[in-house]
Amino acid sequence: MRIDVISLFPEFVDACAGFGVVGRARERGLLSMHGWNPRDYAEGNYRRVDDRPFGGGPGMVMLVDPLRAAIAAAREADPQPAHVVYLSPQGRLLDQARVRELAALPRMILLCGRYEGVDERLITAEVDEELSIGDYVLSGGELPAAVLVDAVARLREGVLNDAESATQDSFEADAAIEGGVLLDCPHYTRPPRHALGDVPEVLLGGNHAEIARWRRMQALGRTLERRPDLVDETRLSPADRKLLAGYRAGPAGKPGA
Ligand code: 4HQ
Repeated sequence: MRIDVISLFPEFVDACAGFGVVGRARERGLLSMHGWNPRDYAEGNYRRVDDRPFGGGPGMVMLVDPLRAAIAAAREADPQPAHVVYLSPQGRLLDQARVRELAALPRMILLCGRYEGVDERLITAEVDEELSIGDYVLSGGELPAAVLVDAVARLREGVLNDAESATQDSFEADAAIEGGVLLDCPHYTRPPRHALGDVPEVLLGGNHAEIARWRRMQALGRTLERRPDLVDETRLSPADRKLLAGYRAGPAGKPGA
């Protein structure tokens, strides 16, 4: 997958996506990233990329033309059609279902705004989709772009090793579950007994079917407790309902018990 980043600080996104799983994906040639700075496409001695908002008010707005030229240069650098995403709090909230769809694309252009954002006409003309990573205000779209790159890259074929993808696959997509994801179950490692508590017996026993059941029970229970918005309980399978009932009957099903 090819990702082009339009930003006044393209190295910022590049650095954020340079380590760990995503860095390795790039080393393996499974993901390439290219930065484009609208400043390089700005006119005049001052190379202006922003100006004051019509109608008054604080802050600055990014100019149409430098952004449009940077996007055009990015498009022309590769013949594959690019899906253009503008990262902003006005966008649809990103979730794992959308991440999965974006991960199937051959290329994306990520537009990162600074200041008060970009001129609306640029969005209308060039942007296919506006996405938000959450309901809070950041000072630029670079961190949201890095978040999107990370979430998408790890779903590309060959990026995760077998050991890494096991966690990914443990909770199957399900119509009852928003975006097809559950919260994770609790994890434990050595030592099995500790002053802060003991590892749940079931995990020490080596009965893999029972361990899988326990983990799903924990995942379902914790999701319903912490993020009831993610699961429509009425649409759960009979098996999942039973697990959820077991979790709620606790404390035997709870961690540390
Ligand atoms: N910003 N999710 C304002 C965000 C943001 C978010 C990016 C700050 C765009 C102009 N982007 N700029 N939250 O807060 O995506």
